[in-house]
Amino acid sequence: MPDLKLTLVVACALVDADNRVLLAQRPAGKALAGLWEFPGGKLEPGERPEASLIRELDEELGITVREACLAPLTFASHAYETFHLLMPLYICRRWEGVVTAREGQQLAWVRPNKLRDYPMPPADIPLLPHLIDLLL
Ligand code: 9L3
Ligand code: MG
Repeated sequence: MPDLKLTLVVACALVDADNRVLLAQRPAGKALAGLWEFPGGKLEPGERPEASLIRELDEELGITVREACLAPLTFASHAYETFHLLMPLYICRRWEGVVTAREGQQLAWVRPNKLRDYPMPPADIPLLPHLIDLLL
């Protein structure tokens, strides 16, 4: 098998006071359109994962997250056709501001026992058991 380019993406399970988790639907026109993911995105060159996630959560959702409020939970690793994705998942229960769809994406606050009802990108699916165990 050829070596696949390694792509680093960071993602976050935002959990609200009712123990619901935020999922964001990938917009039409993007890869994996229509699937529901943990918000996040690619690291920029030289960026630390936590700094990258704080930037993505501001850009996509309009919230301010302090680094101390990001707890690492687990990692996803998935080989797509053209790249290999490595994606740490953080959990965050505290932020400032109101979660807003800044990029026109659909958002859903989902109870842990309903998370499996949302079709997700292949990288995100194996993260669910860890998260559900923690929240149930
Ligand atoms: N991805 C998968 N699950 C996620 C995120 C945030 C991203 N929870 C995948 C989809 C793309 C790649 O990572 O193949 C880069 O994401 P984007 O920059 O297209 O959002
Ligand atoms: Mg993104």
